[in-house]
Amino acid sequence: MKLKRRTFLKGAAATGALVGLGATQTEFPFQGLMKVDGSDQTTKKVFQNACPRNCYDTCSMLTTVEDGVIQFVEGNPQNTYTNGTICVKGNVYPRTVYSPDRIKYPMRQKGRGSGNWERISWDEAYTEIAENILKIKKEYGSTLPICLNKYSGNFEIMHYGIEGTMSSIGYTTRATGTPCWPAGIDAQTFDFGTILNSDPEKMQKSKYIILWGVNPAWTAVHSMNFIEAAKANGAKVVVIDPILTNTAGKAHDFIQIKSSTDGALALGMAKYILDNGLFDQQWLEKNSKGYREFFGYLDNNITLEWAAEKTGVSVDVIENLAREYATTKPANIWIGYGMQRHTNGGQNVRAIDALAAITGNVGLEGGGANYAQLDSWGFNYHAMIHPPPEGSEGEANRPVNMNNFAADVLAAEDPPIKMMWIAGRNPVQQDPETTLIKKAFHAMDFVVTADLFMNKTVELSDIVLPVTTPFETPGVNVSYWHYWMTLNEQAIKPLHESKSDVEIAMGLSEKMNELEPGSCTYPTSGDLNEWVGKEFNETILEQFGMNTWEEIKDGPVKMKNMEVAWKDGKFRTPSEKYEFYSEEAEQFGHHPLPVYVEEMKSTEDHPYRCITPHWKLSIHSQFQDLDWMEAINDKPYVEIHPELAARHHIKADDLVKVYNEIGYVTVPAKLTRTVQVEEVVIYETWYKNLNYNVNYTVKAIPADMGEKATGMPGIAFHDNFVNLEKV
Ligand SMILES: Nc1nc2c(c(=O)[nH]1)N[C@H]1C(S)=C(S)[C@@H](COP(=O)(O)OP(=O)(O)OC[C@H]3O[C@@H](n4cnc5c(=O)[nH]c(N)nc54)[C@H](O)[C@@H]3O)O[C@H]1N2
Ligand SMILES: Nc1nc2c(c(=O)[nH]1)N[C@H]1C(S)=C(S)[C@@H](COP(=O)(O)OP(=O)(O)OC[C@H]3O[C@@H](n4cnc5c(=O)[nH]c(N)nc54)[C@H](O)[C@@H]3O)O[C@H]1N2
Ligand SMILES: [Mo]
Repeated sequence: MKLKRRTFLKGAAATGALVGLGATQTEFPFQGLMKVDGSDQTTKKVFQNACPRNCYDTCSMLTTVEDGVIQFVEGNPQNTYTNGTICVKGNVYPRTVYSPDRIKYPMRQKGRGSGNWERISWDEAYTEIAENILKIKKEYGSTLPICLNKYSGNFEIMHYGIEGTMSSIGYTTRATGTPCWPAGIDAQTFDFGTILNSDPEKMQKSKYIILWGVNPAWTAVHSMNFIEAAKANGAKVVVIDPILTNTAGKAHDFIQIKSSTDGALALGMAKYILDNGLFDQQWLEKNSKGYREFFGYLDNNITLEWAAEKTGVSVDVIENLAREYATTKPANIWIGYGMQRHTNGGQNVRAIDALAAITGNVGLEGGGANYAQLDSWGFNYHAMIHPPPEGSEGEANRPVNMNNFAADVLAAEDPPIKMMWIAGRNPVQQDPETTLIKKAFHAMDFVVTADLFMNKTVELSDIVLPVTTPFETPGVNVSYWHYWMTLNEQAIKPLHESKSDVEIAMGLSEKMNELEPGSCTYPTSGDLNEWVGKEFNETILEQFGMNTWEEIKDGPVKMKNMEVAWKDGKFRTPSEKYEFYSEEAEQFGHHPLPVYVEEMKSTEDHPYRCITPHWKLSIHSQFQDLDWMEAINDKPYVEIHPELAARHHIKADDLVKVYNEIGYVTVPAKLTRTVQVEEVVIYETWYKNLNYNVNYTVKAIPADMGEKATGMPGIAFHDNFVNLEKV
């Protein structure tokens, strides 16, 4: 036992053990290590896993299992991006798996929101769900009153089987779009033809790195290794952010910009580059469309004084940044998702892209305007693609805006929405306008949520279905940032009565076909390991240099030839050039050029911008709710500049009501000069024992772009204005 305990302590499991979390300690997997006969013999095996969370890093992990119990999880060194380490969240994975708070079996709630849950069998759960679906179908003649809201709880490829569950019962209503990154996707699509970033490992080749509205020290920790390597090679690193982030703390220069004014900074820089002849005429002539029009716009409309006034960054600093950026090659810009969550976010991304293009940094190793990629995602989506049952009413699913979900659900007519299926999604915590979201849930006849933990969305459901963790079900993962693919092996048996989302679809299909033959097309059985293989096709095998899909069992593989995005100069725009002038942008109602679009301003009643970026100890509503995370950090803060705090007589740790016309949140104050005087910061996440949710104050304001690539505009999470009151 002593020996085993030492092994166990290697992982972050140690955190919990060392801080001694009292009662919950009995739930630790130590027991599994004690052999009944007292001997020291255990079976030990290491499995390959992939972290499937919505995160740049999508890590390749190795999971050590003894006697069927996970001992620890570590980074897989075969993946040179993960490079043998994982983040704090990954390290606490054993606690996610063995948490006493996991939902253990299907349950029915008597009275939505009452907390009066009763255990039911899977058969009862399937029966009740199937009966509700069939009832709706009978009453409305279609399955459109059933609405799916799924997003980013688990991005493993087979989890697209959640969409498949709905497709297999007929045409349904779908929460469409993404709250995450769509404005930037459209912007890059107008400019380049799609999103495509260079292999982030190549950042170490850069001589100049601008981290623009991105906080990788928290949100993409492994990328920091390549940034540090570049620094060691003499590169300069500049961070542009409204907050002095941990990332900024590691940079040479930090430029504190007023939120939502990045376009003005980029255009000011472009003007300086133009005036001083620092642009790459040859590159522009050969590769681009509309640069003369863009230069004309700069000449006629942009001055450095204007840019300084807009951004709060002095003319000197803008000039220096522009000169350094344009004259130090290769220069890399990493455009983050945080900076595009604004009403002009897409347009600001276009202005930054233009900087990379005019300086000839596009297509250069160590250069580029890097945002994201989806080129490595060409799977079959076998688990997802299922035809509707024969004779299904209608022709297509009905979209509702994921970013205006509550209002759209409540407004839906002909037919109205009566049932919701929520999986891999926590809208009550993660969506804006929480009060309205709750109203939409209460307006339903029937809500089913499949999740791991009893969160705020589960609380408003009628039936909850327990799902597996990635360690309990097989799959395959890729990232939207790096180019590695990782097999996710089943390392342990599913705990309690949990099932994967695909198994749930199979079970439901069986029940539906029992009650009404032909009512569901989802396969009723299947070997999930074989299903992993069904996700592969010739193209993806070729991209990753594999002969057969089974080669992934030998370890993570990396997509070929992705070192430098756009090095072939073949852009995917209509003109096949880089488009400063985009007719497609115009068709979607934007100016064809990357012009400045005015940012949203505060109001007299709500004078402070409140930005709500991503928290270091969570991925949205995951991880921070674990007791081991609570041991490190147990509460949120509103971060306020001391000058602003003094204006409101707020002292450190005072409780502050942060409010606007749609809601409020009460949180203790952290006084810090890392934030600007007129902007407060509250990180978004979920604490299981606190009634805390910043989205009570966040309005569903659309970002400017997103519709082309994702069907719906993005959301301007950071154009949120509030007032403060000491309570
Ligand atoms: N630890 C952790 N990692 C995560 C996540 C998480 O929740 N926690 N979430 C994952 C997901 S889904 C995503 S989308 C990514 C997001 O990761 P990032 O791309 O890093 O995005 P955010 O953390 O939302 O915001 C990054 C920075 O943008 C800044 N910002 C906000 N508005 C502006 C602006 O107008 N201009 C500029 N220049 N900066 C601005 C914020 O202050 C913040 O420091 O991270 C992923 N990784
Ligand atoms: N104020 C504010 N709000 C934001 C943001 C912000 O910056 N500010 N960022 C937005 C962004 S970028 C994003 S991406 C969204 C993310 O919002 P969501 O997509 O809702 O993200 P998560 O909270 O990570 O995951 C949702 C749920 O999935 C569950 N889950 C995990 N694995 C599985 C599984 O295998 N099956 C099933 N059925 N469930 C599973 C988790 O337990 C969790 O409850 O939040 C957005 N919300
Ligand atoms: Mo996101």
